[in-house]
Amino acid sequence: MTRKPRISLISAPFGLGAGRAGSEQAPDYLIQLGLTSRLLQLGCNIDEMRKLDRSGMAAPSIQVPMNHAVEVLKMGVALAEAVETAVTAGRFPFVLGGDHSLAMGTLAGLTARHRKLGVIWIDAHADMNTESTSPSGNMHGIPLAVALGRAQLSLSHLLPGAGTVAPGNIVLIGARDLDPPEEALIWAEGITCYGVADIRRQGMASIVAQALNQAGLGMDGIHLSFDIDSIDPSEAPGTGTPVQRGLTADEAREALRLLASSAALCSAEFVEVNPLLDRNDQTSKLAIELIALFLSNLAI
Ligand code: EXY
Ligand code: MN
Ligand code: MN
Ligand code: MN
Repeated sequence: MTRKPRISLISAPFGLGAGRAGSEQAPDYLIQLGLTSRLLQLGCNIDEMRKLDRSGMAAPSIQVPMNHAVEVLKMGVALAEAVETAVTAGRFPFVLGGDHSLAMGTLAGLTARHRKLGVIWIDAHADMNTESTSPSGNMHGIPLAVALGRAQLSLSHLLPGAGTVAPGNIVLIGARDLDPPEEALIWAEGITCYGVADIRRQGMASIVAQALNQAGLGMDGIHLSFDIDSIDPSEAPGTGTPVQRGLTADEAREALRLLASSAALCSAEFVEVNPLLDRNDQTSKLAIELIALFLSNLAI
């Protein structure tokens, strides 16, 4: 019999890692539109609900030459501690962003506890720039390079005891807007990347099965990082860096349902919904549906 994990719902109302304001409003907005009541209705075991606040957090002493770096780092420290606490208590951390720079905090908290962590990254982007290759200076474009240990900033700056993620255990799904240095890093490190064409050719079920095998090989658990811009802007327009020719909402549903059913999954985050850029709440409503589908199908 499968059991339901005890979920720690961690809201991170933070958007300064993105180039446009608005994603910081997503957690409260999704809750106001009915996210938590939907989760309870579906029988999700929400054991803890936290809303993070970076005021009062001390920023690590490292200098990072990126936009709003001090604020991003403070939030990362708060999130890393919250995620580590949730894992220690045996809960499944679900981080509700906010922009994708939050992944650094999530991954710091996770790698402090799971020394061997696989990562499935569903995103239009690779988020694998470094401080020196970033074309925008925006920190939501660097978290995977940080997690790999390829940037000056490292996860251990956010949380002492945090580790790294091995390139062989990172799988990208839906990537279609890569900067040349990101492509070079993906090649050099041999990181698995499934584009939209691969999904159309092989079907999402096969891609997810391969991703779980690859990311989970020899690992203690797998983290899912889901960026709403993985979905085509025709179905998810409310996001700061939309990219054409993305996943369909149905493909995202299938991926999330299958990933949730894998016992290997140990945590997840959902980021980059921007209510200010949305059309008639289309993206927020889709996000609520996807999160509910994912969390209600989780099994341990
Ligand atoms: N590659 C671009 C940059 O580094 O600025 C865009 C990054 C967008 C990141 C979004 C959240 O996935
Ligand atoms: Mn992203
Ligand atoms: Mn993205
Ligand atoms: Mn780009």
